[in-house]
Amino acid sequence: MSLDAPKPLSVSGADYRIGIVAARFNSTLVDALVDRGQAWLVDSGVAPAAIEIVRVPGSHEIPWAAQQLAASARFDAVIGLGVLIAGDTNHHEMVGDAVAAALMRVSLDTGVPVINGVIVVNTLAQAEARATGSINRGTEFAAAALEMAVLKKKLS
Ligand code: DLZ
Repeated sequence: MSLDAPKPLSVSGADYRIGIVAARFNSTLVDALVDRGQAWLVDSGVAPAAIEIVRVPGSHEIPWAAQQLAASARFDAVIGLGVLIAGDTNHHEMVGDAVAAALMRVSLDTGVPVINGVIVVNTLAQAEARATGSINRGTEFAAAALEMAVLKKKLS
């Protein structure tokens, strides 16, 4: 089955500021999400200086930092990036569910779009396919952030 990711909108990012919160856990994979997302934003016209990257220990800490960035009124959209990989328990699913709910709450409470870029997978291979391989979620998350930043400006 092939999943149909949205085609990125063709918009100029020149007027937009994007905050990125990235976990340090599974850092090689998260750094790939950051690099791909950042490159796509810059290619789309976002000024490198208009992208701020904040690091947190693990995915569990992403919502707090995302809230700080969103509440600062300095960003048009915020992206949370992390990689949760299954161990011997379902801890990764619990953290993934909690982070997703918290990021949604931050987004609705602050009015700043917050993109859930936390990948929740069962195997390292699945994580690699999405972070460093052909599925390229890093670009998808960045494209979602810019699209929502444009929409926020239009609707508010
Ligand atoms: C503890 C933990 C574990 C076991 N696995 C991951 C993971 O796969 N991905 C991730 O981003 N973070 C993990 N963490 C760390 C937690 O997210 C968090 O940083 C700690 O529980 C401290 O609150």
